[in-house]
Amino acid sequence: MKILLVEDSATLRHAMRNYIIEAGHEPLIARSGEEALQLLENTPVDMIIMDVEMPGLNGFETTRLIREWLAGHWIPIIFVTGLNEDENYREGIEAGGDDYLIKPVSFMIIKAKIRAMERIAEMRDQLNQLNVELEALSQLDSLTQIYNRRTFNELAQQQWSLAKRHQQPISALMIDVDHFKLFNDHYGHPAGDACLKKVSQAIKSCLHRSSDILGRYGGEEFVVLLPETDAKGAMRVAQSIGEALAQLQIRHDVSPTDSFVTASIGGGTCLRTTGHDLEELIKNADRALYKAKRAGRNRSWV
Ligand code: GH3
Ligand code: MG
Ligand code: MG
Ligand code: MG
Ligand code: MG
Repeated sequence: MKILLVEDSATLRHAMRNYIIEAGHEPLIARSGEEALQLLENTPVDMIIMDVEMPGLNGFETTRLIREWLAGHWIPIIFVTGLNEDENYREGIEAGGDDYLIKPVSFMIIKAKIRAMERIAEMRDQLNQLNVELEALSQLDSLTQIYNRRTFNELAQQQWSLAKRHQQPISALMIDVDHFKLFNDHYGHPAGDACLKKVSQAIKSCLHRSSDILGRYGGEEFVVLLPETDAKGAMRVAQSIGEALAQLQIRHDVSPTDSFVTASIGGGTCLRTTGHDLEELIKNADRALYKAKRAGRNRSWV
């Protein structure tokens, strides 16, 4: 581990530095709180051993700043100090310290405390890793709670196989919110997120068969698969989606297209799946979407 030692006394710095090396870790040295903050800006560290009484920022103040700055990422911070009043101890922990040792501290104690903190840091890493995996395992897009792109592809592939076996037509719609970058720029990203949630629900409300599949394909782009649906049927669904979005009446004052949020929709249909594949269907819908955009947006192109 990289352990940052913050200590203004040269003698103690030297002794503690040797302890850290002897314990099998790599020491990084700061002679003041200011120096520690500066170093942390460019160098990730795994743990901090912090003196309290220092000229300039003291250890408590430095720790508060580090916690504020690294909010969301916990690094163990151990105070090593001559201040031995209960009140000092309380302040240190309140400031964000994880342990509080009184000088002089023996090598054995330092080594053991480093080990204890290392164990907790390992648990933190495992939790972070688990979060990453959970996200990947999740079938739903976390913002809109509709299928993410990966799940959409899996389910769509199943429907494609069914269509093939039963020689049924199948259609896809690509839906892209118009001038959404401008919406974000004008109303802010959180408003953009709220808008995407409403849009996804509005699209969902237009799908009536349990075999219809809705997914978030990308940022402000949605995809619908409509099994057993021909071009005429797909057009009907596209129109009802356009109407549902209009009914939301989400203001979009900077859109060159309309004063409310609109979307462009491209449709693709495959009447006989033999000799074709799902990617081709999606690509056709995407091409039609492009045409809808070119033709002036806020329209369907099937
Ligand atoms: P067009 O009518 O041609 O589709 O224009 P557009 O601005 O909608 O298209 P563009 O692809 O240039 O911009 C898409 C914008 O969507 C940019 C991006 O910041 C925004 N966006 C993508 N995902 C999200 C999201 O999850 N939340 C928010 N708030 N915005 C998003
Ligand atoms: Mg000191
Ligand atoms: Mg785009
Ligand atoms: Mg768009
Ligand atoms: Mg887009």
